[in-house]
Formats: sequence, C-alpha cells, structure tokens
Amino acid sequence: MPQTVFVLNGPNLNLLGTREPEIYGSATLDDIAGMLEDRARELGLEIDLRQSNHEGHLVDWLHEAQAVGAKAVLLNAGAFTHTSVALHDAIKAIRTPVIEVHLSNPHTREAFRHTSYVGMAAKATIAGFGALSYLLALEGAYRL
Ligand code: CA2
Repeated sequence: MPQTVFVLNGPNLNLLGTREPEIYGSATLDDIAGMLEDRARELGLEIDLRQSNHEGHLVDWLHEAQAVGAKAVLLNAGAFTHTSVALHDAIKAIRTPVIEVHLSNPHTREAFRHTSYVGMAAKATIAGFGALSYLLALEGAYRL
C-alpha cells in the first residue's frame, strides 16, 4: 500500500492562478495537485491535497494525518502561518512530520509575514520557489 502525503492548503489558496501571479505564479491548485501526483506516482507515494479557508479544518486534518498514518504533511497555511497558535499546537501534538511550504518568500515581504507560528513547530520550511516549493517539499518528505 503506498504511503500518503497530505498536502494541506489554507485561506485564499483556492484562488491561486487567478490573481497576483507576480507574487504567487500562474499555476492553480489543481495544476499543483497534478504535478505532485505525477511525481508521487514515480516515488510510490499517494497525494491527498485539500484546501480550506477555515483554521479548524486545518487543525482537524493535521490530527487526521496522524490518525491514518500519513508519511508527512506539506502545509501551506496561507495567512494562518503568521497568526495561528492553534496550528502551531496541532503540529506539535502529532508525530507526523510537517513541512511548511510557501510559494513566495515571506521574509522578503511585509514585516507581518516574518513571523511563522507554523515554521516554529515544523520539521522544515521550503519557500520562495513558486509551485516548485511543493515539489521540493515532496522530495524532502520522500527522503524522511
Ligand atoms: O507564499 C505563500 O505561499 C503564502 O503562504 C501565501 C499566503 C500569504 O498570506 C503568506 O504570507 C505566504 C496568501 C495566499 C493567498 O493566495 C492568493 C492566491 C491568489 C490570489 C490572491 C491570494
């Protein structure tokens, strides 16, 4: 049975590819899902990609990742990255490794994006490569 990698996406990422391509690129979340699924097939992994605009859904899905024995979670928590102690605690509460993912590099942007409650709890962070950040995070998850 292939192991599953959860790919969890937070608020507004459902709009990816429709606005602000200069910051986030032109790939949609479906494009990213397709790219990850192609690579996952080669690696013998399965992708379970989800998006929600609600913080509690992301918390529940982190718990679920552990409950179903997922290999890893790739987490782009969107703006919750910079605000959510609940996500920080959820990452700490599970043993499943969580890799923080960002399309942009938050450290080159506004000061309010420089703090990451997710990053403080995550195993690793990949940021600034656009859609490729997700693929690089999958490569990292595979090697864990
Ligand atoms: O760079 C990233 O991946 C971010 O997680 C994206 C978040 C932002 O709040 C973080 O600081 C960095 C924002 C996602 C919003 O996505 C949009 C997609 C299309 C149009 C507008 C927003």
